[in-house]
Amino acid sequence: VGFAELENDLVFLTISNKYADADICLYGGHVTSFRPHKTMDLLWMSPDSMFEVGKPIRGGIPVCFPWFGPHKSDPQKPQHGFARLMYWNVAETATTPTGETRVRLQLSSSEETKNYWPFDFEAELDITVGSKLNVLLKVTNTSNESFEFGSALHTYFYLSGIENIGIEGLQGTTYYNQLNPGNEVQEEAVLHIREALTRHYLDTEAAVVISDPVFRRRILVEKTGSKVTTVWNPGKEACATIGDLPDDGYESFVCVEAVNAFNNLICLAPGATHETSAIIGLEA
Ligand code: TA6
Repeated sequence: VGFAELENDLVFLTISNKYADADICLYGGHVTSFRPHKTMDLLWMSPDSMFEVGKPIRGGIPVCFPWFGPHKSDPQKPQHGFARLMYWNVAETATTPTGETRVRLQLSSSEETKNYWPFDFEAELDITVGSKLNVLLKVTNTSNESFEFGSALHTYFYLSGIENIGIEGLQGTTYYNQLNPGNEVQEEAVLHIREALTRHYLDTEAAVVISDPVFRRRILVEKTGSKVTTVWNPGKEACATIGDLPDDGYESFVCVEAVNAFNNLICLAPGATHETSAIIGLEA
């Protein structure tokens, strides 16, 4: 594990082992690159991402906590919570017996987090870089009352072109359609994206495959501890309004996210821990 500094003093961990290369920014606890077998990145990073404290990084795996989407009562509070706007501490870096690299990052409640959310908590990101990337978010309630939270591992996947890909694994699943509010059921076996799309698939823990015949790969997206899978692509029009995305950025990524939100917020008693993970890799 090496350290690298990018613009604006942001520190990255650079990981290289026999399975893969990966980069993790300590600001946000944000994985920005994962290249299994030293090949093309599975993750997409916006070339216009700010890498600026106070702004979320655009691309990679944003960690959303302790809420997903806008704050439910205060629109001034940051979208998707504050975890992606904070520095995470390195608790441990280690090599597993089989040669994978494991990095544990921590974020604890502080005066700063209490400006946004009143509770004491400890959050840990346990990231394993092997032939797959496993990002595990562990949240412990260290306060003396119960709390409820939402979260997401909001992964941006790198595509040859949005029109080329198909997403498998969601057939028959009910989703909340954010762009045309209401619940619908996906009938198709393979989801093809031809326009802006924000779907929150409900009550599903299924693995999803992103097939990209032009890049000749199938990305397997697994998860645990999450019952909502969000699929997001802004489409051409909305993309042009998002400052840290190039106008044609929407063509190169899709987000497939392991979410806890809506009817699946997590309620934690004092001392209790919840774990959710996103596991991504190339299908064998
Ligand atoms: O997960 C989908 C979503 O909530 C979309 O509604 C869209 O806004 C996207 O995430 C990106 O959010 P961000 O705050 O990173 O611009």
